[in-house]
Amino acid sequence: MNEAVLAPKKTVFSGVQPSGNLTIGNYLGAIKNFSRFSEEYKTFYCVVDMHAITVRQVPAELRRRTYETLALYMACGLDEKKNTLFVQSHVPEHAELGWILNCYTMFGELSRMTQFKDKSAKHAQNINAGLFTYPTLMAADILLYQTDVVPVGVDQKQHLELARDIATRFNQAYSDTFKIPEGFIPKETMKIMSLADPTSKMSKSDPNQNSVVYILDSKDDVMRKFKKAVTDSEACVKYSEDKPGVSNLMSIYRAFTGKTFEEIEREFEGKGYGDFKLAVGEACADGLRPVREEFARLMADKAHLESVMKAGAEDAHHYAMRTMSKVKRKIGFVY
Ligand code: AQP
Repeated sequence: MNEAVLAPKKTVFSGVQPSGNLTIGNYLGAIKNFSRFSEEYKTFYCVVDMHAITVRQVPAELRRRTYETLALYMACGLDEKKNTLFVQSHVPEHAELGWILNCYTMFGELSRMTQFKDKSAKHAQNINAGLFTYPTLMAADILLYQTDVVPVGVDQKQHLELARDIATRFNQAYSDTFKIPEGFIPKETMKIMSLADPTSKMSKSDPNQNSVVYILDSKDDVMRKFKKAVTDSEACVKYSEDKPGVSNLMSIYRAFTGKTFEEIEREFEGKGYGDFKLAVGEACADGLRPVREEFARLMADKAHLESVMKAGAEDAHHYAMRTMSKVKRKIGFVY
């Protein structure tokens, strides 16, 4: 056997919050990319319910969405036999390491996080400490599994940089403990923007339903939302910074069809936005149909979903404990 065969697999970790119905931003920016790692990497995909409670949740909805997010992972092609699929709160080491890493993270660093600033503005009545320390818990999620690669949307880049800084600081204070993770943000995957306000991110918790296309939307809803999408008055399908609405629709169309921006510009030359929006809606609804169908099948068998989360948590716990025992020894806890 050669060395390559004996070398341990590299590790991938990512997560999605069950904080709302998942959007095509979550799909194109993150979940769609997850399955490409399943064969060659040890993969951990987590439903991050502890992150979700940084914003008030209705308990019954949070519970339902936790099942749904797991089912969506599977419907998007993640085979539970090839990937460790689990729920964050089922593995207590996330909270444990999250606390420890809080003590290695600076107030100034957390204050600079744009997500904290955005979410504090959106939830001015509930700017809780968890919202502030969200990035430290995210660092714990990643570092717990000695992760090599983190596939995330471009909006999470700042948090990932912070996770790297925290890991480096910890390693320098003691000795090598954590692997320094790399982000995986494919060039072709842009940040998907709101259909109603293309200067802000499409978010599952946006109260304006027309600004968001959900993975599980019916074809009629998808078509209606794209028809209403904000564009501009130029009637010219062209990718450009000063045309955020059209550029966003082009990114979505490209992601679902695999066409380049130049091909899309040629396809709609001389045509109005009506035709273009119709084509984007069709491509999106058709691309999501298999996911919707598989999701419905999976949700009908709750016992199976529970057995997947249980097995996933046991496997994740096994790996998480190894890192925790190392961390505790290094910082001087009696272990
Ligand atoms: N609009 C987006 N474009 C590209 N990628 C996106 N992601 C989210 N929105 C977009 C990526 O989806 C993954 C899971 O995100 P999350 O649920 O952990 O948190 P989030 O980034 O805060 O997503 P939302 O939809 O905006 O949730 P809420 O409204 O609850 O805050 C991440 O990899 C993210 O990059």
